Amino acid sequence: MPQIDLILLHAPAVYDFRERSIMFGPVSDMVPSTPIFEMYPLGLTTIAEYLERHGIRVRIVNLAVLMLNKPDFDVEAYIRSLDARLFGVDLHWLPHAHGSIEIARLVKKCHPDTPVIFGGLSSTFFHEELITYDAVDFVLRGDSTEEPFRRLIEVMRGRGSYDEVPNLTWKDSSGAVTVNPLSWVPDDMNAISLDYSFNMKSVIRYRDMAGVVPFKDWLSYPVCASLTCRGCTHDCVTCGGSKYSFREHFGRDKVAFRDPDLLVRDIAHIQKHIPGPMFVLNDFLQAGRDYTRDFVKGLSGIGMKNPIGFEFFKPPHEEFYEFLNANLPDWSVEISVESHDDDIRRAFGKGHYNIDQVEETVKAALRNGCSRFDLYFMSGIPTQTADSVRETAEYVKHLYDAVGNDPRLLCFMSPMAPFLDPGSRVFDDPDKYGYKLRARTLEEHRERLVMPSWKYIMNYESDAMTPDEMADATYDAGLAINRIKGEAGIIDAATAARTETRINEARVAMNRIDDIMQGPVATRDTQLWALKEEFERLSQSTVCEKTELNWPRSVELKHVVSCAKLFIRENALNIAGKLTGQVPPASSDQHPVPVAQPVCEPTES
Ligand code: B12
Ligand code: SF4
Repeated sequence: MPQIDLILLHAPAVYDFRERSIMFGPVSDMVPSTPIFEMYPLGLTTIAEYLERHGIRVRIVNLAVLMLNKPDFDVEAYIRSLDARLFGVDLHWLPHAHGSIEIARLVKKCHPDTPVIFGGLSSTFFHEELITYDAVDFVLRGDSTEEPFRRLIEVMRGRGSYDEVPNLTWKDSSGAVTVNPLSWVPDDMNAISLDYSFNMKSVIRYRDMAGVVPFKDWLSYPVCASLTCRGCTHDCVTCGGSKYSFREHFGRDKVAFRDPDLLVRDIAHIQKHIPGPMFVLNDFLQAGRDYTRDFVKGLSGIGMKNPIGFEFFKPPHEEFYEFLNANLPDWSVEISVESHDDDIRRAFGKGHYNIDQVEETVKAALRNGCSRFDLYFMSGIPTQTADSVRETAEYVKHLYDAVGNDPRLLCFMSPMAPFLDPGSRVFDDPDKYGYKLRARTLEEHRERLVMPSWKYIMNYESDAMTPDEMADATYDAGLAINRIKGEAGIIDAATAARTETRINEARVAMNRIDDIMQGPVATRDTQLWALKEEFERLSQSTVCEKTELNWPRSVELKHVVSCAKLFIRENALNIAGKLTGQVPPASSDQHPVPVAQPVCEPTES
């Protein structure tokens, strides 16, 4: 019997990216990952911690990072060397459609008798198609799979039956598919723990650092995230995590918040071990005034020292920033406003504020001690024309003038790419929003992912601009914003010059791909292959440098001491565990082991 119950594998977006020549472009410019999206979902950590707490041995392996770090890393041999009762593969973000299935196929090839389970938002949306792949035995649907996962493993251990596991889509030995009700949709996010010490304990247990880091450069930029909720109160039409998508596809009518005290506890715990900035994902203002007060006061109470950044879904007022500043020494803000044009933002579903309020909020934050304000714009949204994308750059110039070129303001523009989200309003009803879908099924998306450039990979076309126009306008706006930032001294001259060269080279490369695609089919692969290195260099960071996204960090002695303590304690426990046959669980210290069953009972969907 394997020693590990479950191994969770994170695949690269495109499995054989090392053997293909693809100009992924600026698709991952706004996130810490490279274009193969090596960052795994936070949910892998919450699943692993929860299951360990319940006596189930779990390991996370970030195959994407292992493949990125070592060009000759033999994935098949590595997978063959693993042994578990069950393998899990995340297909949370649709860009992993290619890699996740190919990794599942390799698992089946190496371990034909071991079941493979999929999960994540995209797996939930495509569960019926996903289960038809030979390599997939189970799909666990929904945004909260920790407890259903525990029940599934109990069934695999011989207690209960598969049709009792909530949210499970499964195949029996004859291949017959059953879709159990999507009934596990907890009202809050309190039964789980987002605790990075799980990852640290795992590093010690398996002597595997690269396999568990959240993304490639995490060790040099150890940013940590905490999540305030699952679901969203907003309804942006292209978002696959909107109120509409959660209701229609993920069985959620109401946002599940994490209790502010627990959230503060998560952050206190991270701050003890990790020096990086903390990023609080999903706007906590959605939870109301009392929550806001308790959370911010709670952070103040733990003596928050790490830089902390908040994502807001609409522009907060001055009093709120005053309150933040009175309680936190180093805080930053991030807002995605998508367009400078109020009509376009309204068509996107963010009509609840206007651009004057955006300017006001930026000024108010900067006046009140905000360390950094990141403002994001996007191309490809409903009704947006190529001219409008370029005009956004003019607006950015206006904004920098309005704040006296304050270097704490960082503006970015990126395309809605590679995909329009499955399960969004636009995906479900493209005609209504002026879109044509180039791919609908999972298999069609897999095929698109291996096309030669991001313009071909995109799963949509907007009536308001063609993909060619969109790519051109995005590069134009990227160039203009980069110049504005360079001239205003927001970024240094060398960075601005490098980015300008890269964007110009990226455009030339895109044109060359078009020429190759119009030429004879027989020579396409050879011609594209000759450009591989160039494509990789130009896709790492196109419209800005990755480091522009980085918030500051500071390593203090206390981080080194607490990591050393954890290292010594875990090593001792592991050695003792090996001798006695009782290896300790890598669960959060914040929870007693084992905990009582969660209070949430299944409800019919
Ligand atoms: C936070 C967030 C992020 C964070 C992610 C942090 C992280 N490491 O998870 C950041 C900002 C980095 C991010 C990046 C991206 N994101 Co995002 N993100 C979100 C957001 C706002 C919340 C996600 C959330 O609440 N997760 C909580 C729950 C749902 O997920 P979870 O806890 O991680 O995992 C649970 C389940 O999903 C499931 N599960 C997950 N994996 C597995 C695996 C198995 C085997 C099983 C059984 C279950 C399972 O069980 C978990 C535990 O219960 C959503 C919008 C929304 N309102 O949902 C968009 C969203 C998920 N992101 C989206 C996208 C497109 C992206 C990007 C691809 C954008 C881009 N082009 O750069 C990147 C990909 C990043 C990468 N891999 O490198 C889309 C996804 C649409 C789709 N179906 O593909 C969403 C829906 C909306 C959007 N457009 O932003 N994102
Ligand atoms: S884009 Fe952000 S605010 Fe809008 S629905 Fe999606 S998660 Fe919510």
